[in-house]
Parts: sequence; C-alpha cells; structure tokens
Amino acid sequence: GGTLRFVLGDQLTRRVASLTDLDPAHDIVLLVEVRDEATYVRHHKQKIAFLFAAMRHFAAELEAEGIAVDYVRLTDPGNTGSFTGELERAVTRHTPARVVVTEPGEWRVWEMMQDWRETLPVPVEIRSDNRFLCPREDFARWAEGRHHLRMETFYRGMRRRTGLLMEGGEPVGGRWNFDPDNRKRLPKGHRLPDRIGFQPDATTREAIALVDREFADHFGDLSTFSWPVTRADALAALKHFIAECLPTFGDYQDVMKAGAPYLYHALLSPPLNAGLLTAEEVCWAAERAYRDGSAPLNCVEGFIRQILGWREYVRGVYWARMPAYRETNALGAGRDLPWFYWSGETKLNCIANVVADTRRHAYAHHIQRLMVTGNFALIAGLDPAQVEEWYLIVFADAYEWVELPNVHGMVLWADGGVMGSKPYAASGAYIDRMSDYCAGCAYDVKVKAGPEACPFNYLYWNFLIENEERLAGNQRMMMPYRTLRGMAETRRDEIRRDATRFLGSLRAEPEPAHQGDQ
Ligand code: FAD
Ligand code: DLZ
Ligand code: SF4
Repeated sequence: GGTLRFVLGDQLTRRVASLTDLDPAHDIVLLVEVRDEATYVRHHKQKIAFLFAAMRHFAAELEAEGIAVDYVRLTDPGNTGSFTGELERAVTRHTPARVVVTEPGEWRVWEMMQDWRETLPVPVEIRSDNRFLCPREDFARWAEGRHHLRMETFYRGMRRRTGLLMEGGEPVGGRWNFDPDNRKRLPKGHRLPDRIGFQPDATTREAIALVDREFADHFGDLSTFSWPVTRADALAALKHFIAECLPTFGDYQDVMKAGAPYLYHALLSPPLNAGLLTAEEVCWAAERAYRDGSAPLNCVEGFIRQILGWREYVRGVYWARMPAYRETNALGAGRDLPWFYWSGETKLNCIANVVADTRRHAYAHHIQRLMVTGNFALIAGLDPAQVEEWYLIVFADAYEWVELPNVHGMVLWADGGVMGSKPYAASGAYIDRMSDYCAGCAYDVKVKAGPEACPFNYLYWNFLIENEERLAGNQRMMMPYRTLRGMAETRRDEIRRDATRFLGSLRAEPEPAHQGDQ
C-alpha cells in the first residue's frame, strides 16, 4: 500500500510537511471531522464552522488536483468521534504501508500521536511543523537554562535570521522597535476603513447549518459568519489588509471603540492558525508594502513584530515549557469565572462590549483581550484554569499553543514571570484613555471609592494589597508599591471594603431563568 497522510484541521496547506512528498498515484490524504475536537472545550460555534468549512474546501481542492482524499464527516455512520478512532478505522480501510502526520499545535494531540506509534499496526512518521519560522528545537535551545524568556531578544534574533526589515545586518530605520510612535487615540469623527467579509458559499453554509444543529448549545452567534475559508479568500483578505489597513495599523493599535472591534487589525489569525496563510508570506507582504512606499515603517515594523516576534515566541514558550507550564499559579488566584463572561450581562460597560463583540464575531482584538477581559481576570484574582478555558472557547483563532502563553503568562502572570517581567495590572484610567466605553458606563471611572466607583479602580489596588508579599520585591513594581505604602490605613480599609463587596457580588452561575443560554 501507499502512504496514509493524516492532515489535522489546522494544517490546511498544500505545503504542510506531511504532504510535501505526496505521490498521487499511491497515497491517500485523510481529513476527519470528529466530535472530540469540537467538544474537548465547547468552542464558539463560528470556530467549529470555520474549521469544518475550511477542511471541506481544502479537501475539494486536493481532489481537484487528482489526489485521493478520504474525508470523514461528523455525521458519517460509524464515526468514532476521535482522532485516534478515525485514524484506526482509516488504517483498517486502506491498509497503508505507513502513516505520515505533521506534529500538532497542541500538547493534548501530541500525546495522542505518541500513542499511535505504539498502537497502530503500521509505522507512524511525525514530521516537524514547517508552518512556523522558528522550529521547536531552535527555540528550545535558546530557552534552555533561562527562566525569563524575553520576547524582544527573541524577536531581534528572528529579524536577523529571516532578514525581514534588515539592511546590512542592521534594522531598517536604525531601530528595532517603533512602538513609541504608535498607540495614538482615535480622533473624533475618524472614519474607519470598510472591511471585506466573505459571503458563505454552499459548502460553508452546509458547515454552518451542521454546527447550528449539532452544537446548538455552544457559545456564540453564527449569523454573522464572514471568515475566509479558502486559500484564495485568505489571500484576498491579506491583500485588502495590506492596502487598506496596514498604512494606519500602528497608529490606533491600542484603541477600543464600542461596536467596532476590527479597527485597523488584520483579522488574519483564524486563516493563519489554520494554515490557509503562512507567517512567512504575511511578513514578506508587509515588508514589500514598506519597500514600495505604500506603508510607513512604524506600522510595518509593528505588524511584523506581532507575527515574527509574538506569534513565534508564544509558540516557542508553549513547546519549551509544556506540560508543566499550565500547572503553575504564581499568584495563587482561585476565584470562579463570573457568569457575565458568557452572558455579557454586567454593568461593567467595557466587559459587556467585549463579550458582545466576542459572541457576535468570535473575535476581539488584542487590547480588548489583554486590557479588558484579561486585566479584569488578573485584578479580580480569577482562577487561571477557568480563564484559560474561556479564552480557548470564545475566539475563532484559539488553539492552546497560542492561547495559553498569552493568558497564563502575559495576562495572569501565573507563570511567575517567564514571559512578562511584571503583571500588566491597570486601573480604569487606562481603559478610559484608550476607549469610549466609560462614557456609556453605569460606573464612574473618575471615582475611586464607593458603589459609584469604577470597580477597576479599587480592584487594582486590592490586587496589589493581596499580592504584596509576592510582588513588592519586584523591581518593576516599586512605584505602585511606594504609593500603596504611602496610603493612610483608612484608605486601605476602604479599598478592601469596596473590593470585598464587589467580588462577593459576582456569580459564577446564571440566574435560574437564564440556565442553558450561555
Ligand atoms: P492583529 O492585531 O492585526 O495582529 C496581526 C497578527 O499578529 C495576528 O493575526 C496574530 O497572528 C499575530 N499576533 C499578534 N499578537 C499576538 C500574540 N500576543 N500572540 C500570538 N500572535 C499574535 N491569538 C491567537 O491567534 N489565538 C489566541 O487564542 C489568542 N489568544 C489571546 C489571548 C489573550 C489574553 C491575548 C492578550 C492575546 C491573544 N492572542 C491570540 C493574540 C492576539 O490578540 C490575536 O492574535 C489577535 O487579536 C488576532 O487578531 P488580528 O489578526 O486582527 O491581529
Ligand atoms: C478545533 C478543531 C475542531 C473544532 N474540529 C476539528 C475536527 O473535526 N477535525 C480536525 O482535524 N481538527 C479539528 N479542530 C482542530 C484540532 O483541534 C487541532 O488540529 C488540534 O487542536 C491540534 O492543534
Ligand atoms: Fe469599564 Fe470602569 Fe470604564 Fe465602566 S468606568 S467602562 S467598568 S473601565
């Protein structure tokens, strides 16, 4: 027999390692829709529909090339519901000489793959994932013996390694980082660019209908689905972003605006993470825009840093530190996730907005994730495992390799400083400066104490008080702790009192009338 090439739902590129030496005369490509992958956490409906639609289109494209594809649908009779079960069945069906796979994005699936080598009656070859610019082994070598893994150091190495935005061994423009030029506020009356959405075709509509039927009780709307689900559409999305948004990308990167989650962001993470685009081509497309004068350096550098720097870096941290990484809880946080993370029913207008965007689009941009739902989770002391599960569920781009370092490390500081030198705690003033949320809020961001006060204000100080032993010695926390020590005892008591009242009012379960409609 030939080779059975098993392609996972987030490996949808003709260039994935497991397909490079494909022999159309003898080989079979296997793709499987399985219930376990849709329910190991109860993913947002759009995430499942996106992947099923993308998998079906990818299979059709392979078939059009004359490649034999064995595509198992979710509702096919006999579908065992798991990767392992479906691979076993396929081996029995096709009796291949061997199985070839590409290493997965998640530790969970990596463990399954190790078992396949022992339990399947044929050899299983696991190939290195060539969709990233930094191989796992290279990152592991860099990370060895270091406790702190700093993004900026890694990023400079990646610039040198790839030659992106480099000139004669030096960074273009004489600096590695143009962040100080970014982070502007949105001027009043500013007109945002129109975004292209992708009308679902018949195949995508079928996937949407399937998810609507089979996963009806999962979080999220399906009616607004407009993701690119083919390589051609993903390339069109990239082109649109480079032309219309990249020239302004850096300027308003941190802005948050009610009802407008997209702003100048790329919206490319779902197609990137599923394999429809490669990080390499996206970075070079951005660099070309700089070289031909259509986008300024601060925007292009800022964008390339997100992908060549952050994205590669978090993936490296994940593989270098798992499985222990997930288990740490450096700040000992343990409060239950409030129900309003699902319902959006809260007087905190910023959170209500981010949850509404997320439910509607399976998307929120970086600062919404970091400074609203993330910052709240940090300063309210929410249980890392519950917060991580939420992030893994609600976004169309979420896979553990990218979600976990961002949430566990960047946001919650549960890794004790592997990724960030200090927790990113902030009070309401930050949200007020970068958004229009506070104007429409029942709380007053200018008020520090009492029932009218913005809860972020006292939760911020309460967080510092609760973690004084763990954080006061941190060099980067000297300033706020100095302020805290200068506070009158009565002010400290007031903070504790407000925080206790507010935190005590949080509910982890819906009111009985809402049961079941998360
Ligand atoms: P843009 O803002 O336009 O950025 C361009 C690209 O840069 C993104 O497509 C993405 O590929 C990459 N990127 C930017 N920041 C990061 C980052 N911190 N880590 C990895 N890649 C980055 N991204 C995911 O892809 N999946 C996740 O599950 C995820 N969870 C996150 C959770 C939290 C708490 C935070 C703070 C960030 C998370 N991110 C995650 C990173 C980032 O928020 C998203 O990649 C981004 O919002 C995707 O939208 P975009 O394509 O419009 O991004
Ligand atoms: C996320 C997901 C979902 C919802 N469904 C499938 C599926 O039915 N079949 C599949 O091959 N992959 C799916 N995925 C993506 C996998 O979970 C992903 O490949 C693993 O998490 C490894 O990163
Ligand atoms: Fe959020 Fe506080 Fe602003 Fe309300 S006042 S939107 S709770 S930051």
